[in-house]
Amino acid sequence: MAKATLTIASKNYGSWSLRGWLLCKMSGIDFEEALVASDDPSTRAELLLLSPSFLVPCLTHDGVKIWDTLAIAEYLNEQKPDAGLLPKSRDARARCRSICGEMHSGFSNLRSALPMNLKARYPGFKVWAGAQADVDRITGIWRECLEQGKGPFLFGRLPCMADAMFAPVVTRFMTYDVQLDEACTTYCKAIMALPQMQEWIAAAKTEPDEVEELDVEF
Ligand SMILES: N[C@@H](CCC(=O)N[C@@H](CS)C(=O)NCC(=O)O)C(=O)O
Repeated sequence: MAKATLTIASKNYGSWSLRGWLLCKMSGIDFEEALVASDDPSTRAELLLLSPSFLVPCLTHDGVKIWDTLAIAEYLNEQKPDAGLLPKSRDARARCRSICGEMHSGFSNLRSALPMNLKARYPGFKVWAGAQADVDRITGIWRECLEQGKGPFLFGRLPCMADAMFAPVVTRFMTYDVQLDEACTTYCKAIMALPQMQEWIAAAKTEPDEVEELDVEF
C-alpha cells in the first residue's frame, strides 16, 4: 500500500500538527511529512489543495484524505487495530474517546491564553482564572486516568490516542511554568521523555523564529 502523507505546519507552534504526527508515529503507519508554512499567503493555495478544510493536520492515504485530528485518530485505529491507539476494554475505550473529544472541542481559554510555543519559556507566568479552570479540569482528568490505569500513561503502560491529544497541553504547562501536583508532573515527564516527542521538539528548535501573530491560538 502506498505511503501515507501527513500535511503539517510549524513544529514549534502547531499543536494539532503535533497531535496528528504523534498519532501516525504511535500507529506505526508508513508515512512521510509534508510541511507547509500555513501563515505564508503563497503557500495557502497549496494547503487548500492538500487539505479541504484549509487546516492541518491532514492525512492522505490510499486515495483518501482525512482532515481532522479525531478523524485521523479513528482512521489510524481502523488501519492499525493492534497499535493500541485505543485501550482494550470497552469501558476504558469509552473514557478515552470521551476525553479525546473533550480536548478536541474544549479548553478554549487554555488554548488562547497559553498557545503552544515549544521554544519559549515564561517562568512565573500568571494564568488567568478562565484558563486556570481549564488547567484544573485537565489535571482532574489526568489524575483520574492515572489512578485507574496505574500510569505512566493515561490508559496504562503504553501511550495511546488520549496521550497524543494531551501532549501539546503537557508542553504548554512546561512553557508557561504551570504548577502541578506530583502525579501530573510525573505524567508530563513521561510524555516529554517519549522518543517521538524528543524528535518533534528537536525539529521544532531548528525552525526559524516565527512571526508574532502566531503567538496566538494555533
Ligand atoms: N479541529 C481541527 C483543528 C486543526 C487546526 O486548527 N489547525 C490549525 C493549525 S494547528 C490550522 O490549520 N489553522 C489554519 C491556518 O493556520 O491556516 C483538527 O482537529 O484537526
